[in-house]
This record gives sequence, C-alpha cells and structure tokens, in this order.
Amino acid sequence: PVDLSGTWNMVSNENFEDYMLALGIDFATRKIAKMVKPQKVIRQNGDNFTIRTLSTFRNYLVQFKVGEEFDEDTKGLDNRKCKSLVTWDNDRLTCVQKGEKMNRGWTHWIDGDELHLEMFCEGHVCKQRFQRA
Ligand code: RET
Repeated sequence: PVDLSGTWNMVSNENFEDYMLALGIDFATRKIAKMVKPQKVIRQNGDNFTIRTLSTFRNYLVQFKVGEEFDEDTKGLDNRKCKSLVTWDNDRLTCVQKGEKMNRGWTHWIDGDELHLEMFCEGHVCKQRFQRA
C-alpha cells in the first residue's frame, strides 16, 4: 500500500504562476508565492489525511477522509469554497475541487523516492516534485 506520510521538501515547481493566475490569485501574493519552496507534511492514517503546506510566507492545511466529500475553504490561496472529494485512482491520491473554477483539483503520487503533485485549474497544470526531508 502507498504511504505518502512524511516531511517532503520541494525540489521543482513548473507552471505555478500559470496555475495561480488561473485561480485569480493577486499579484502581490503570486510574486511572493513563486519564490517560496514549501514543505509538505503529510500524515496518512488509514483513510484519514492531514496535508500541511508550510512556507515562510503562509501555510495551508487540508484534512479529509478518502471517499467523503468535504467543504474546503482555500483560505490564504484564492479564498474560495469548494466541495472537495479525494479518492485513490490506483496509487494516485486524487482530489476533485468542485466550485466556481472548472476542472480544478490535484493528484499526488510517489515515483521512486519522490513525491509528485500535479495541481490543475481550467486547463492549467502545475507540476511539483518533492524529496524526503
Ligand atoms: C502557499 C504560499 C502562499 C500563497 C500560495 C501558496 C500555495 C499553496 C498551494 C497548496 C496546495 C496544497 C494541496 C494540498 C493537498 O494535497 C505555498 C501556501 C498560493 C497551492 C494541493
């Protein structure tokens, strides 16, 4: 079974600016956000997840149970409300974030010793990779 748990440091970040633009994130936030190298701290306990995105600028926390839709408030990012649902798509942890923005979500998977994260919104895709801290 896949275990995403751990502390992960970002090693690459492609197209983040585009993704943030698609979300309508303001200029000042984008300028700072693209400079930071966030750390992911993931706690996986059966179907229960806590995912922390930590940076010197701002943090983001999301907690959910796989297969159970939840209300997500993207506070500090684009400040929207979504109905989010996370499921396993084979070995990929995949989230659909239903709301004002079309085709919005993300997927996490492990390849070798790296954690991959793709985040998408309205046709824009940001690709991030992380290595264990
Ligand atoms: C930071 C810094 C402040 C501004 C923005 C950020 C973006 C965070 C993102 C987090 C995504 C988290 C996910 C969690 C679930 O797995 C780095 C907090 C815009 C996009 C996908």
